[in-house]
Amino acid sequence: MKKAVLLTGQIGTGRTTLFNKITNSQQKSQSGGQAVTRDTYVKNSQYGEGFTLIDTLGFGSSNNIDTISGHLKIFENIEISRIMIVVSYARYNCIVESCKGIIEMFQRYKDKITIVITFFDKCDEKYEPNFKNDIAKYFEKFQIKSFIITSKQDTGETLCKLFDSEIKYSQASKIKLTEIEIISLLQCDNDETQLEFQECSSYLSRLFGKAQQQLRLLNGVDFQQNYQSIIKYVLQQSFTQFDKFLEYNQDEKLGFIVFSQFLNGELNYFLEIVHQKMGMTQQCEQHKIELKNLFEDQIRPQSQKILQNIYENVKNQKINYL
Ligand SMILES: Nc1nc2c(ncn2[C@@H]2O[C@H](COP(=O)(O)OP(=O)(O)O)[C@@H](O)[C@H]2O)c(=O)[nH]1
Ligand SMILES: [Mg+2]
Repeated sequence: MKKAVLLTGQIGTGRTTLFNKITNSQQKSQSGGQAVTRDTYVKNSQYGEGFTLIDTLGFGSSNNIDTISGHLKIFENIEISRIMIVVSYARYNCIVESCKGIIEMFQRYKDKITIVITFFDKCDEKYEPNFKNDIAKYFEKFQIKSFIITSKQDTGETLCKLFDSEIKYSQASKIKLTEIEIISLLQCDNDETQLEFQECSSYLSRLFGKAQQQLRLLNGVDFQQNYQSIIKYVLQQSFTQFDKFLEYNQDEKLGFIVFSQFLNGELNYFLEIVHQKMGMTQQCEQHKIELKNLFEDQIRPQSQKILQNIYENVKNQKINYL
């Protein structure tokens, strides 16, 4: 197999459109806000030096369990050279905001990540003549340096050339997501559960808010020595609250998904604080991994059930080699 390139991203960002042009295929693309790609498709590029392209189910429609399972199925079977996170053109902040979760999920593989910005035909270049340089600055904090910018009118040939040059130095390797990375993009699509969780979450927000404020006041060695215990404490408190919430909520699985969604937001907040306090250093990377492990250890008892569900679902996923 040639170098494998994974197209990932939210629904409707233009992944299947890219896949069709690059591989000269006619897979259904999205229409009317409905997700069409239900399976994973794999096919070689048809122009240029050549690579194998993988079109995935998109994130964001409902609970994302199928999307995550589909990705895990790919990672079981295919070694990946590049992870292309596809995102539609918008204001700088919105672009970053809309793919932040997916970047965090693949952060340990940041050297493999390329951000592909589609819909660039919607940009009036008169007003943004330096878009490519400017957008790169917005992704600096994730240490991502690889970008592709495309428009509706780009042909398969053009796209293949762009992709070829971005993957030139990429090496294939197995992608292994940790438990917390796997559940990080789960979503609860049940309004009732969300509503029920509100009371619990507003209490928890105050709790986490206090801890975050406390952390902001610490500096240097003080920060490094104390942040873990502060975070551990609020995590333990939050689980006590979560147990109370579960007493009233029938569906434990959905309850856990809204809870983990909440926790994931808080985790990202903590990661950002660690980042601000320590700068872009190797040590900071290490602390971020430790912080994720801390969360993972705390949520393990509850996450096992969901993970079991996802692993079962992986077996039902299909990869179609075209
Ligand atoms: N204007 C414009 N429309 C696009 C572009 N890329 C995709 N689209 C349209 O956006 C819709 C969603 O595209 P699709 O490839 O199905 O997205 P996916 O869900 O990420 O696979 C389709 O109607 C496409 O024709 C682009 O670069 N510019
Ligand atoms: Mg699609």
